[in-house]
Amino acid sequence: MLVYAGEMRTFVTNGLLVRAGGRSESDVVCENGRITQVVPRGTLAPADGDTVIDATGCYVVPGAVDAHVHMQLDTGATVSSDTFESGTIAAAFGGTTTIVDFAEQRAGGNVLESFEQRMAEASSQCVIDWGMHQVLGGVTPQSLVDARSLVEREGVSSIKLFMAYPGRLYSDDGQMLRALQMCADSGMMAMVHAENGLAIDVLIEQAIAAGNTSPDFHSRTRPPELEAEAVHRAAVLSRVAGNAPLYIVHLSSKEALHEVVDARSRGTNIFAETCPQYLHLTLEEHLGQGWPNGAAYICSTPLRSKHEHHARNLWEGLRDDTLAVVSTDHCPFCLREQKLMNGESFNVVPNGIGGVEHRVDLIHQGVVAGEITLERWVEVCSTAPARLFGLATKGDIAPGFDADVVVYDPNAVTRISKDTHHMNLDHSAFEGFVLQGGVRTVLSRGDVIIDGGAFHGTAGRGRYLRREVSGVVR
Ligand code: DUC
Ligand code: ZN
Ligand code: ZN
Repeated sequence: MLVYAGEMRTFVTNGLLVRAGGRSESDVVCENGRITQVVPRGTLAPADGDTVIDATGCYVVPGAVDAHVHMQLDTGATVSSDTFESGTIAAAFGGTTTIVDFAEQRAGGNVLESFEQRMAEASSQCVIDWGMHQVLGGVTPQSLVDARSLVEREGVSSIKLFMAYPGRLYSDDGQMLRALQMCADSGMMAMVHAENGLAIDVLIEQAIAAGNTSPDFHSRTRPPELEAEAVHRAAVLSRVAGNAPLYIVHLSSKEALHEVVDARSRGTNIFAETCPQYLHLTLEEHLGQGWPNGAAYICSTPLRSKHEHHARNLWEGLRDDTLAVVSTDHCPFCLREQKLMNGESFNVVPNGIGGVEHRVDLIHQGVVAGEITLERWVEVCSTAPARLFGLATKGDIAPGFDADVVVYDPNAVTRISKDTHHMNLDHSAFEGFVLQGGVRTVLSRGDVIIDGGAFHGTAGRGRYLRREVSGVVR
């Protein structure tokens, strides 16, 4: 029989298909980069020339969506150590087939120029599909008009605002309200870094004056109360603005979580993400290591005290959907050349943890431990971020969706080490973790880009994703 290349299909057979809505013994058929059929196991036979991926003993899950990453982020003093190429290769190894990064407008800067510049950096490099959020580091009438225009022009349906970092990216309450009004009106999602930056700066100044400069003071000067207060304020402003879609990034504490619950009870259109570091790492055990290793764990929001049991509450939040998403906030800096470049004082260390490669495995540990179901694992890693950020063809395995498919072996063992990971990073915050489960095969739009521990993609094959205003309402 003559088989034309265009008719060749890929079958993923014999696996347990896990979607947010349930699990089934189903085979998945992919054609021209899309999923065309999902059928009961064994009911459709592959033809000559079709590719068959045997997923016996494995889960078949949607390619994961990491809605919060920072590749080659220029902080002014240094640049995060993964390029769009190295970072997306690492993501692919970990089962992530879509990232959403950020274009960053700074105070006095032009939004559209910042967007163009960031697109130029990303476009020839990504090996998986990618989108962009727009940071507004200087909310003005013009920056709001420009940000809003990005929905139509470029398919950018989310902005990011900072309640921390006065003098840098900070928005005061008036700026927050104006930006949230724009979001209420346009339907854009407002991602918010919720910490009371003015109060934190006082605590930092006082800690330094007292000689308290060790890494753990990074967390001690950013207490949970100041995260919770900012979540509360953002929620109030969102309601006053007319119920703007609000998404709290990197939520780290039980106090902040309670504010999300409270805001939701008042009808706020609020969502929140947490990150693997807040579920697996603590102030005492990690930041508390002192110099130099403690520097690896300096990120904002900070790691929290193990004595306060934040992680237990965060897992509960993932279970009951108070937390909708797990993203990584991947923002890697090498230890000696970057984290410690300005010396040993917590306030001069670039903030960020690299984790884009290990989110799916780290959250799978919640399944292993009985914290969340398999379906919820898929939902928080893939389906929910795709829906909330308007990625219409991502995050699920169903006809019409992009053929982003991961074959995940629950019996594999993943050992995290800087010596074997694919991130351009000289350490790992999760060094030595031994995790149950591992990614075996990854399809991105039907192309096998990871298989047998090897990468088979090419730089630039990733496509820019125009996103829709999501319309998801709490
Ligand atoms: N917030 C982020 O979301 N990413 C990097 C640093 C920060 O403070
Ligand atoms: Zn932040
Ligand atoms: Zn971030």
